[in-house]
Amino acid sequence: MTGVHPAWLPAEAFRAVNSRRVAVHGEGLLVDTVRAEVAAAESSSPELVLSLAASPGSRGVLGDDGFTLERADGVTRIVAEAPAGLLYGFFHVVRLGEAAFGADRPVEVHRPALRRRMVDHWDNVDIHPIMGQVERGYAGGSLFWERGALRADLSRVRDYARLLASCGINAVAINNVNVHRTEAHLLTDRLGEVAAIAAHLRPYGIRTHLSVNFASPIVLGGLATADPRDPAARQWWEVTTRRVYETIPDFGGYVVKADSEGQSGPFAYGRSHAEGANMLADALAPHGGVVHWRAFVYNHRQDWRDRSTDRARAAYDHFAPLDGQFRDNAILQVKHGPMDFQTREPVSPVIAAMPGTRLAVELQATQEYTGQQRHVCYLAPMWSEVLRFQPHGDGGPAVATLAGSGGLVAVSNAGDDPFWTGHPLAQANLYAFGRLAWAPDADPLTILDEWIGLTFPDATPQLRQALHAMMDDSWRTYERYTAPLGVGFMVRPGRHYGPDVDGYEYSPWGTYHFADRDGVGVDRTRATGTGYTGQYPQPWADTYESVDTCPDELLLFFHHVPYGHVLRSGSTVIQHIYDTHFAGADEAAQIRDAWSAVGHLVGSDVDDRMRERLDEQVRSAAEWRDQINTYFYRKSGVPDAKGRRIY
Ligand code: GCW
Repeated sequence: MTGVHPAWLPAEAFRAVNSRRVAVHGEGLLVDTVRAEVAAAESSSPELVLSLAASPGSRGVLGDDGFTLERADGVTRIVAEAPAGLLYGFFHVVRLGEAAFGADRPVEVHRPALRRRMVDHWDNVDIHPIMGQVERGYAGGSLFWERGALRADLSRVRDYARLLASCGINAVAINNVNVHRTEAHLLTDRLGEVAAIAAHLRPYGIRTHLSVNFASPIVLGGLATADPRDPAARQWWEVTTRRVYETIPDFGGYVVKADSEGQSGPFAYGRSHAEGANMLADALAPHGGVVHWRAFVYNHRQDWRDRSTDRARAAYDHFAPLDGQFRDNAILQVKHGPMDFQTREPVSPVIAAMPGTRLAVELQATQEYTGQQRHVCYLAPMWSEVLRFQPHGDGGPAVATLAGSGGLVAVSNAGDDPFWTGHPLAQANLYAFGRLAWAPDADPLTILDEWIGLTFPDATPQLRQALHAMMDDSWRTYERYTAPLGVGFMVRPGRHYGPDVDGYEYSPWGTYHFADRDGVGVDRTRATGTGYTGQYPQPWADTYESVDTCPDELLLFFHHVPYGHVLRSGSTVIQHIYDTHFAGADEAAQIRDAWSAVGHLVGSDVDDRMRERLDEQVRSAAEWRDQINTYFYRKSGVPDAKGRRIY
């Protein structure tokens, strides 16, 4: 499509493949996709051979998505047992470029660590009066719908599918988990739109999932109740789901946000979330579908005066007691942290608490709380920390392993923006998500390097270096100039962009920092606080409980401490706040400088967009610095030891 940036698949990324003689062996839709990708006549003496394993005997080693790569006698061979594997093998060759055609190499085996690698869209069909069309979307409108209707031209959906498949993503939930009235109808009378989108995702091995409203039997079916124990409600789901599969035989399943932020759910009938989820799971099971049931359930009408309620506790309190009660095709989808995609949160204790439940971990590629795709913020280092975290301590399973049974999900950051993601560098987050879902142990900076190589195939060492300088540490830079030491929020209510230190302090949302003249932070200890630390297994329950062992970066998440409290780094809390905020805002300016030196090396469309975003980041970072520093100076009366300007 003209005017749309090719993201990490520009024509030049295919140079090495397209200059080779290629042979593709096998049958099936995805094999045909590979054939179309190589766009070369079958050759009798190929240099690249992509084939489905002839003998079914080997099936099972590589699974549906795996492949092998081998180079011998001047031929590079990709072998897969199933068509999807061939597609992933093809894109692996694209990533390797010339390196795939160099010296002979022994067989490499590639298999994804996680079976379902999914992006969730928070797209609405209609324009929502407050949220716009894409809830928390910073990349324009929806790729799927426009002016209340399915887009007439869905070719860009196919391009999107291609981008996603090339980094390993194999599932997309197409609509917002807040299912409003119009969007509820996608399940029934507007199902044709879902089918049309699925038809564009399918050639790239991507299954389509749909967010549904728990009250659908009432809202769409005209029934009196959606009670999971009501036979009519259950039957409505069965019949409706059967129709979905008649229309879309490879439909992936449902995503449900229930009893959360105003969405309906089983609590209305006094039923548990396991009962609610199982009703949908039972309707999906005969067709091989799954329900992703979100664990984001908390009281959003809290009274700030009520110190006994701690939002961080909510998901565990609601779900841990239900472990073992969910059907096999019900996947509990847990946000990676206990609150809400803040710049720094501990790993959710739910992830360690439900060994008898299939879990999926949800990340947020869309940068709701991390700069809204106006700030450079490469999130893979954060995700990597989450995925490697061992909730039971050293030697125990990592989060990536615990999520292995359910999968990894990211809220998409893509929209109809010509750069897909608003900030051109935010494309790297989508790419890195897919790569980490495939290989959670991969080094996030190596992934970034891979993304640079594909996106800027002619990058000079200077450009490559500048991009690393801008992006490698950008998440920590963002952390430095925003809310300190894991305390979170301090953002403008509603929009969640820019600073407003007390914006949420007396609100019903359960997001408080409790700063006063003496100190700041939330006491979540068992000894004197909300007891949240007790939701972790050892050693973390004790590590987080004590100010002496709690990691600095999470100190204010777990503890309320005086401003003079000395961190493990040796600095006091107040001085740390000043130092990091001055440093963070300076780093934002350095990020802009780094780009100024190389911007002319890329097309002017990218350069123009970059400059506009970088100017805003520098402005916003200074605003954060000054509001946070001033706020804490006024509260504490403690001057900056370095005598810098605080207002
Ligand atoms: O934090 C909240 C966001 C909402 C979002 C919700 C969720 C889709 O501000 O916009 O709603 O999280 O994850 O359900």
